[in-house]
Amino acid sequence: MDTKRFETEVIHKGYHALQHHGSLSPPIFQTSTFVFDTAETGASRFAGEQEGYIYSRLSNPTVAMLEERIASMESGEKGLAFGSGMAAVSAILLGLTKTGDHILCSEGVYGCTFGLLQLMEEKYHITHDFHSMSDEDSIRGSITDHTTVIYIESPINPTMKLVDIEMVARIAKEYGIPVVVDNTFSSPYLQRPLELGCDVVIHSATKYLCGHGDVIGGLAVGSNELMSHLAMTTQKDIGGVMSPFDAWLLLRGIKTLPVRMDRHCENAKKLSELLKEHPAVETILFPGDPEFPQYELANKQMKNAGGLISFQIKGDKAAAQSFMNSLQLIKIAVSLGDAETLIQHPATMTHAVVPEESRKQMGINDQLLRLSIGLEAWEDIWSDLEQALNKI
Ligand code: 3LM
Repeated sequence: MDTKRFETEVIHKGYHALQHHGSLSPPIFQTSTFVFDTAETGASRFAGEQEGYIYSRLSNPTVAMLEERIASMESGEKGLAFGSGMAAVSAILLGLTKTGDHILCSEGVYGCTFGLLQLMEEKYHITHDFHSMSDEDSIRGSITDHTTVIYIESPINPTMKLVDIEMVARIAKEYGIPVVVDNTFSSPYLQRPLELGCDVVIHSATKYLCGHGDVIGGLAVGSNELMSHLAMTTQKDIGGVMSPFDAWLLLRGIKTLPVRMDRHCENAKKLSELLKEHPAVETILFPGDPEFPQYELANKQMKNAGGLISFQIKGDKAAAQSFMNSLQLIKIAVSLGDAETLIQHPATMTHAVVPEESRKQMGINDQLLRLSIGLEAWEDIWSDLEQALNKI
């Protein structure tokens, strides 16, 4: 089948690959292993001489369908599915580095990614630096002879700062360094880093791709060569793979990604305008705000600003917590991209593992809150926010 538009591919891509007996919904191949006709068949599959499934840690038809779909959505050659976003991040970073290497990172990263980078430094002497990546010369000056990966989030969790993905990819190419982008906050509907010249894109599929808060999963997409290598090494041997049922739930959730994202974005835009005007709000951090420092960059590389709004309330940590406790409709929970509007306090939740000094450098203080705007009527989300803000 030739390539169709994004909204069509999210529904159909990969479906043809299955023996599905006409079932519209793809079968869940809930099996650990696959039976070989003969000993020779088994031997030739292990030797890579014959196509076919062997064992579900290596590959599974339901999971393979999801991998084909995400590859198409991210305009890449090959997708890999993992048991969590962190399983994807760790398999990619460990697969691209060895002792003595250096990773150049965006100014902030998700808390557990920060934890992984620390662990890699302490245990394997793979160092890293955080960098604003705001100008070309400074990026060039921070690339060392040992830099083997550039790792970026854009927007960065939870400060919403952006990285000019095309610029970073262009510089990295001069040095032959692969660029890995965690695209969780945008989803491939809003931003496609491989089209901007990057090498690997990662998702916590737990978030917008799933959309319903019922799966922990990770996905990664890149070239056939690189992803096949990672499939046979850090994916297979560390073994953080996705279950067929989770792949099925993700295939289902992904079908509605474009319509859900449009609603998340519309709601977030409306609510950002209202939040910004409220006297209890000090600042909002939202790429769709015309006063956002990187508003132009957001327009350049994202189709829309997304559904996440971070904001600082006037007051201290106690004020932030009491505001959260006053909310009635909005749920206090980490994670994002679900139908329900969620709020979390990064300093004590998603980024609690980051030492205070580093948190400050990333721009995370005790007044900062992160809202993942859901699919409810924006008027109801606003009523809840307003009544709680009015109590500050
Ligand atoms: C969160 N984030 O609430 P999983 N990359 C990014 C992420 O935001 C996340 C991951 C990777 C949140 C999770 S905090 C305990 C809850 C940009 C997760 C990791 O392994 O699927 O959770 O993805 O910001």
